[in-house]
Amino acid sequence: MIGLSAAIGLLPAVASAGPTLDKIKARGTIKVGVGTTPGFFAPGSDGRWKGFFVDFGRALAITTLGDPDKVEFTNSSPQQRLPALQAGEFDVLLSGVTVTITRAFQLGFHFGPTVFYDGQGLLVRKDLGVSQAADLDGATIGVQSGTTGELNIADFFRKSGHKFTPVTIEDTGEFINALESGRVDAITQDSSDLIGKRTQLKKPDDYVVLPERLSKEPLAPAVAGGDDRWLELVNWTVYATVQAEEWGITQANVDEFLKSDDPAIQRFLGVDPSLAQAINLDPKWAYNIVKTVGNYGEIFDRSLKPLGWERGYNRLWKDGGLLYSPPFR
Ligand SMILES: N[C@@H](CCC(=O)N[C@@H](CS)C(=O)NCC(=O)O)C(=O)O
Repeated sequence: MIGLSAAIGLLPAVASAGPTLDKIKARGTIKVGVGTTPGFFAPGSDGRWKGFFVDFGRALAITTLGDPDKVEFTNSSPQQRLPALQAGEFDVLLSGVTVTITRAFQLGFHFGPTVFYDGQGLLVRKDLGVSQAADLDGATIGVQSGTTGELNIADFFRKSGHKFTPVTIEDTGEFINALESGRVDAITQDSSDLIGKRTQLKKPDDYVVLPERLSKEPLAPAVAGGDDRWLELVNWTVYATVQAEEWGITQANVDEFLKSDDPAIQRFLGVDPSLAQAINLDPKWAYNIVKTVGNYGEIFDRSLKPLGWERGYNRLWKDGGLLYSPPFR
C-alpha cells in the first residue's frame, strides 16, 4: 500500500475519461470494425458475432461499459475501414489490421498490442502444381485493395525478378469468386484470412495455402490518434487477457483465484481495489473479462483451435512465443 500510494503520489490526479470513452458511454455501445474470416469474426446463426477478434471487442465492452454485449460489430472492407476509423465511424478496428509505420505516421493511427502474429500467404489451385511463390512466375494474382498484401506481393515479385499480373479487388466475395471462377490463378492475403476463407470455398480440397510467408503481419487493434486514455484502455484490456493466461487464471477457475494470497493477483482481480481505483476503472474489470471471455489462450482455443491453428508465435513469451504483458501495478 505504502509503495503504491508513494508511486501514485508523484503523479497528478487521474486523467479525464477521454473523448472516446465519453462518446462510448453517451452512446451506450462501443463500435467495432471487423472482417468476415471464419474463426476470427463471424455473425453466428443467432446473429451474435463470434470469433477471436470479436472476443477482444467484447472484452473492450466490459472495460468501457461493464457488459460484453454492449458492442456493435460492423463489417467494412479493408479499403474502407481505415478512412472510416479516421472519420470516427468506429471506436476501434479489430479486423486484422497490420501495424505499419506509414499507418502510424501518415494516417495517424495508434495500435494496441499485437493480438495475432501473422504473415502473408498465397491460396492457389492445387492443380497448378506450385509449391512456392516463385513458381507463380507469369501468374495472375488477386489482391485485396487497401491491404498490406497488395503492396507486399508487388515487392516480392520485384525482388525476385519474376512477373505477375495483379488483379485488384475490393469486395471480399468477389475476391474469393475470382479464384473459384479461374479469373485469377491465386489470391494473396494474411494467411489467417486465407486459411479461414479456404473453408468457405465450394471445393476447399482443390486449393492449398502455400506454407511460405511473404511478410510479417502483426495484427493489432487500431484506434484513431489523439486520445491517449482510449489507447491505454485498449492496451490494458488486451494485456489483461495475456496476464491472466500467464497466471493460469481461466474462466473456470477465476473464482478460486479470488482467494489467492498473491498481492498482485488480488489487485488484478479487484479483491484489493487499490489498483483499479488508482486508474479509475471498475475494480472487477479484469475479473469480468476473464469470467466472460477468458484468458488469451482460451480466446485462441475457442475460435481458432477448431480450425486447426497452432499457437506458434502467439504463445506466451515464457512458452517461447511473443506475447508479453507489462506488469499490472
Ligand atoms: N493485414 C492486412 C489485411 C487486413 C485484412 O484484409 N484482413 C482480413 C481479415 S484478417 C479482412 O478484413 N478481409 C476482408 C473480410 O474478411 O471481409 C492489412 O492490414 O492491410
